[in-house]
Amino acid sequence: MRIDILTLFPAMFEGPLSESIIKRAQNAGTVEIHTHDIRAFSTDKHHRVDDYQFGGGAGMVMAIQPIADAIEHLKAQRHYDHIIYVTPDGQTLNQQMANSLSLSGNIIILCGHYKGIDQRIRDHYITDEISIGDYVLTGGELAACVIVDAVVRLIPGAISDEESALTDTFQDGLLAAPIYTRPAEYNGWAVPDILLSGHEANIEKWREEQAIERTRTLRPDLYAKLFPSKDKQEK
Ligand code: 6GU
Repeated sequence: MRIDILTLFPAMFEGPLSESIIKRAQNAGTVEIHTHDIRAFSTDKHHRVDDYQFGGGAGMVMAIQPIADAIEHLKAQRHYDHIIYVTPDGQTLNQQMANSLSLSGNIIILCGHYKGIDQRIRDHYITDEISIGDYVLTGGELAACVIVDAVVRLIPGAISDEESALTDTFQDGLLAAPIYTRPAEYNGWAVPDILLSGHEANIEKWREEQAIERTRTLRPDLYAKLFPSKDKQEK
């Protein structure tokens, strides 16, 4: 998989994408991540990338030329399965979307700033618009980091069996069961007996019950999606 990120602030990606699993995935050749400075594509003599809104209104808009040229430059070199614009008015990212994006070949992620980008970019180039939640960030860079992290760790080979993505919270629509490690007692706080019993089937059953109960109490919205009939009976 190859991810090309178009941004006005390439340095914002240096830390988040050069640690832990994402770093290892790049070193192993599982994913290539390239950042590109949109400003470098500006044909304006002062390298301007923003302009006033037609029709008036507060806030600058990212102009069409530098972004269009950056996207054309990339598209001339390879095919892209997704050209994503990260924006608070996009579809909210969830595990299903991350799973689906992790099956891509090449993707472009475009980060916006100021008031946003010229609508014609969205109309003519963008295939997916993604938000990471209902709040406003300064720009799309942090959101793009979140998307890249959620997607890259799902690419086959990015994480080991021990780190298994299959038992993640949300992977089956449920929150994960509580987890413990040694010591079995700390400060008088004991690990549930069942986990020390060595009885695999009972442990599996306990984990499933815990996952369901945690989801019911902590995320009733998810629970209602999984068990719509039970939800009705309780009301
Ligand atoms: Cl993708 N961008 C910005 N600027 N703010 C956000 C967001 C994206 N997702 C949630 N808030």
